[in-house]
Amino acid sequence: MTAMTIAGFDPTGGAGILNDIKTFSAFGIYGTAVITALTAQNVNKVTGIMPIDPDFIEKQIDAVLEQEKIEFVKTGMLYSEEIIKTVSKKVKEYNLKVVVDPVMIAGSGGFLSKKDIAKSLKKYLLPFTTITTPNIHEAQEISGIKIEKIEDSIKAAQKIGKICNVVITGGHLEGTDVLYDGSIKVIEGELIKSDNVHGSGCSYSAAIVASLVKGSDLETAVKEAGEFVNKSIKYGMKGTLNQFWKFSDLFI
Ligand code: PXL
Repeated sequence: MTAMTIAGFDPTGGAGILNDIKTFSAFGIYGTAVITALTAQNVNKVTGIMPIDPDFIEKQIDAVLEQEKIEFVKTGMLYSEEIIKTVSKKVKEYNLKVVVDPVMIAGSGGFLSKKDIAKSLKKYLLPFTTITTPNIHEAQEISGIKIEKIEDSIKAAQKIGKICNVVITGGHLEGTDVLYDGSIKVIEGELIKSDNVHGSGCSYSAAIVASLVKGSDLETAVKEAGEFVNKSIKYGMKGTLNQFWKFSDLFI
């Protein structure tokens, strides 16, 4: 069973494609990774971004998919409208089922995308998306609705739900996620107080893909991903997640 991530590179290994590959592995899924941008960063700050030429991103996707058929893909940091357009073209060409993490800003506060990325995502990628996984800040940008409480999150999910399925993650709303997959489902979660959260959004969308690859329906995949990320935060270290809690005696 194989999945693909199309996302940025974080040299700490905490977020981006390295995180995604660790998450796929923890689920027993073989991971392939197409790089959209190199970043220089750590858990405290982003000091540089080098986007990859869209033609080269296309080449990477073609190279992998020529070798093996892949059904489920996640996208992370896409950075620019040009890259979003390229990924959208490939999603349509290969009929990919795509989980879109609409990455805008790193947990450290550094920008990981150009301005107006929400507009480009809405126009070119979300209409072809299986589910998108915004946090509250990203959901506000996409929906134009200010989110302060769970009712706002529900309104935003209903609005984004007109374009594609969505789960608004509740890291900022006491851990409660709001899923729209044709109807609203409020998923109560546990909010774990921890500094080891760098990459949690990346891991969440990768875990949804992994669960879908294994045959889960969307609601099950979302719940399984939420539980997986919570445990990965609980056993986290160095400011980031530890996806290998199943083997935690090896790592702690
Ligand atoms: O979690 C957002 C994110 C996505 N992609 C890359 C990142 C980060 C956060 O730091 O570095 C490459």
